Amino acid sequence: MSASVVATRPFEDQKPGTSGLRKKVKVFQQANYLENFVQAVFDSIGDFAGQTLVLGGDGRFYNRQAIQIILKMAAANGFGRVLVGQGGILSTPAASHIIRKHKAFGGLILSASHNPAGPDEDFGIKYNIGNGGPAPEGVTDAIFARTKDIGEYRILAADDISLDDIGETQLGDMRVEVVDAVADYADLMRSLFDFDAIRALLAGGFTMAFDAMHAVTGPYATAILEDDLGAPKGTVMNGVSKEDFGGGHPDPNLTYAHELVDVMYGKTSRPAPDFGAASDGDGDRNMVLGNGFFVTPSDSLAIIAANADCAPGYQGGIAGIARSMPTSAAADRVAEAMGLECFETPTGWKFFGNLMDAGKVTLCGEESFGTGSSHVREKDGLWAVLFWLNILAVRKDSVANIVTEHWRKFGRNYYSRHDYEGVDSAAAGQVLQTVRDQFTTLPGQRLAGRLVSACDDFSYADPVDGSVSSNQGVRVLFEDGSRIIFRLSGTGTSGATIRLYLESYEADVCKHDMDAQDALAEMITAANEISKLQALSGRDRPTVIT
Ligand code: VG1
Ligand code: CO
Repeated sequence: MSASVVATRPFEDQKPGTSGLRKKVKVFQQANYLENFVQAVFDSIGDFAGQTLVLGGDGRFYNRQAIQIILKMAAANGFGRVLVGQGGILSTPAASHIIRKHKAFGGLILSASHNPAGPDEDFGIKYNIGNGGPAPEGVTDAIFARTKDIGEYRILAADDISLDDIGETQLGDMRVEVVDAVADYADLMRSLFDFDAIRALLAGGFTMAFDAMHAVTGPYATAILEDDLGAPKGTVMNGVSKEDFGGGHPDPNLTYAHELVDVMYGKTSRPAPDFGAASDGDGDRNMVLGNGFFVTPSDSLAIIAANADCAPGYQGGIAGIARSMPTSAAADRVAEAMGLECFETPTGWKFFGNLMDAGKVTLCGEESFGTGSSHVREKDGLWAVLFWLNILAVRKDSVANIVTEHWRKFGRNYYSRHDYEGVDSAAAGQVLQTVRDQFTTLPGQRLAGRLVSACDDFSYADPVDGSVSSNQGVRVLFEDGSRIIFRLSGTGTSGATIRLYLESYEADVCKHDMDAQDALAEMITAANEISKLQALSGRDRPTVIT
């Protein structure tokens, strides 16, 4: 087997977004496209000779072919060992854990997360560093720079290896170890949560449903929830992973996880269970529901923090909390009450890594259905589900009661996100610019019955390494803590997606039972007025409301 050096030419569009490089499968299938990016990664991450790389993906279309290419490139570039999930599968949090547990140099995770899969849909790849977390901006910037001047890549001329059986294969000088995709991760979950208490809960008539949405969490949820914790067979819905995710959109929210939502709101023949949850394509997101009750991700983070001592892994106390900027300030109130520091970072899990490594935070969350902790360096869907089950097992109360009691104590942060997907890119840019143009005139004005206190483009200085990330969202901030935020998505693959985030705080318990859209109605109208969002985008309503 010999390594060959293949001449190539740069592609101009390989800039990693919020979470790696995401493109249509057809783009990735172009000659040298994947190879260029992988070589650019290898050229940018330092000296890994003889070291370990972790490799796996969410199982979507093109996963297996990509893994074969990357294995041969890793061998030709001098890695000593690759740990690859059986069948080429690793959920994003499981990959993060394996990188950490085996002290790997880093990992390549193949996923476009919640984006649809199939020959005409999306594929993605991202590099995670040795702490198990997404590469920080300094690294992704270096990778992008390298993609623009790359002239050759290295690849071993070898046959494909079998990914289906656990065991070892030699590929040139490199060892490939096909590892159980679930076992290490399941052990980690057992070390954090009170499995006996959850088992007793599930044995005592408590009912639940988990929707794996035909994506990567199927095998993880089946092994943990059904086989270990004893939930009845069938608890995991859509648990068989498919290359096209069953033609669906594995995004755990009220729009795309409608099958689970129907079950939880009693719209099917079965009685609504006590607890429901769903995860996304690569297993890092979660949606949590009670019987006829939706828990916003922002509230979920706050409630997990307030109840952290229910779970054995967190009984020693938590260091601090971090949330992405658009995430509601519900967690800030809990942090304040617990005497903890609360950090506000730009969107994307990569910004939490330094805070966790420095021991400044234990719990992190994003409004986009992402919750996690320092047990790994990615958000973790099943972890959040198990945390909720652990809380329910200890508190022996319903999801709805736990949430409403939380609001009674801390007040309610009404929250919603409106997405306008597939908008013309120039028009999307104009929407944000329209608001920016009013940065000096809006403060002091009243909008939606509230006083505007400040406007800015959110900028973040990392408290650990001092790096600054600018232009992370256009904010209109109100005196009473309410916020209107506009951001462009960094994960889409066609056109632009405008995200409008709305938040309003309500301390009065008598006003806690409103529908979020009703409670935010004036804010929604004001947001449209100041941005000309609907006129500029040519849309009269959002495509997704969460
Ligand atoms: C979205 C979410 C962000 C999340 C990112 C990756 O990014 O808003 O909170 O971290 O997806 O999640 P954007 O730039 O489209 O808003 V995942 O589950 O796709 O790895
Ligand atoms: Co994801």
